[in-house]
Amino acid sequence: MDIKSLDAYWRAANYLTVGQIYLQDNPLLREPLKPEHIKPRLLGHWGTSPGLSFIYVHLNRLVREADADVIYLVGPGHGGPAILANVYLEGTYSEVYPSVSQDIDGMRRLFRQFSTPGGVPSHVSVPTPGSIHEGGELGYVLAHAFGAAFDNPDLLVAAVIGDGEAETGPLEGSWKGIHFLNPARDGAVLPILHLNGYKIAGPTVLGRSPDDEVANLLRGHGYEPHLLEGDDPMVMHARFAATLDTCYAQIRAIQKRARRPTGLAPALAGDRPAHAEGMDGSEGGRRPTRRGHIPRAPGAAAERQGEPGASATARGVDEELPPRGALRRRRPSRSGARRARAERRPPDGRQSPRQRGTAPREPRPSRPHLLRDSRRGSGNEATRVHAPARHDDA
Ligand SMILES: Cc1ncc(C[n+]2csc(CCOP(=O)(O)OP(=O)(O)O)c2C)c(N)n1
Ligand SMILES: [Mg+2]
Repeated sequence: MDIKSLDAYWRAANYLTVGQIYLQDNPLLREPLKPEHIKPRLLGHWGTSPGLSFIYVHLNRLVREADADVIYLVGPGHGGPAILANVYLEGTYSEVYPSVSQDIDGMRRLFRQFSTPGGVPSHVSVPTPGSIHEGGELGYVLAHAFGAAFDNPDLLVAAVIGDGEAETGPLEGSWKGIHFLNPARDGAVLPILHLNGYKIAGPTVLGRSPDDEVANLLRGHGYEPHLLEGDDPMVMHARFAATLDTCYAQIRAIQKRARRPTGLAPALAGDRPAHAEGMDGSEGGRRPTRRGHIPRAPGAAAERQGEPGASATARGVDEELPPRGALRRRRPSRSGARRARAERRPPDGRQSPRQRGTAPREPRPSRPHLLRDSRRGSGNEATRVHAPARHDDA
């Protein structure tokens, strides 16, 4: 892992964030800064942005090194300029919006469009490539994170929660989502609590709480906390990368355990002609008849009753049988079926015996005892056995 490159990328993202908030011209500061280069009205949240970019850069490293499938959800979506900066830096933004190119003109456009009428909103929003939900109201990042992970077994959802956002009712309730996540079938959610101490200019409860209180809160909700604190970027890069690797390894271990087959339920399917031990045969040896279980004696009848060569007895039996199709129940016409259903239906407002649960259970068609391996880790396997039919033991 190249920490210097990680740091350089992070600083470039921070520069692009500051540029969006402050600059309307001179994007690379090639000239000395003048008042007319600065936007007349400053918008955008700087306070949350370096933290969001820091996590973004480290998740990119995880994606590259572990080939992880990751989605990044940002509770402090008011850090829009940080996310835009990263999406621009990695090239996606220019792919989607070619006029915002990766050169000085494109950079000027990126800066000027931010939080400007006719430009892009200051929050992560619909025009942000990769965005799945418009930001604005704090509190929903964990709910979205669990929603993204359910039934998405390969996905890791990294969800940043602001310490101010953590004080909202919806966020406080969504910690419990972990109890509904099935590691065998669903993806993983990695909550990242961003304890920067403030919600805009006001202090936050968790930001001011001792470490053990924060850790115990997370434990109480069902998580194993990893706490990181520091302000030296190079030290924090190394520690964050190591901790992220640990979390990822833990998640994979939990998933592997949950997805391991728990024992094989045997199932056997034999594939061989049903008549193999029957009496059908000829002087040259036994031969398949395609008639399944119908026993035949050698020379008793030809393949079909009507065929020339069928014995008189066989032809007699055939004549006794009802004509083809005579035993099939006539299907009622569509309108007749509708009428019959309507007659069975109870009058309005009354429940049917089935709805009341008092209806006698209809016998279910029996299922073959054939269990298939499924992605959900049932561990069941079906074995199909191809046994040769024995034709030789006459
Ligand atoms: C429900 C709701 N209440 C208030 C706001 C206004 N608001 C926007 S950002 C912010 C502070 C958020 O603090 P925090 O979650 O700690 O994020 P930080 O910027 O500190 O990273 C507030 C209160 C909002 N967007 N949504
Ligand atoms: Mg905060």
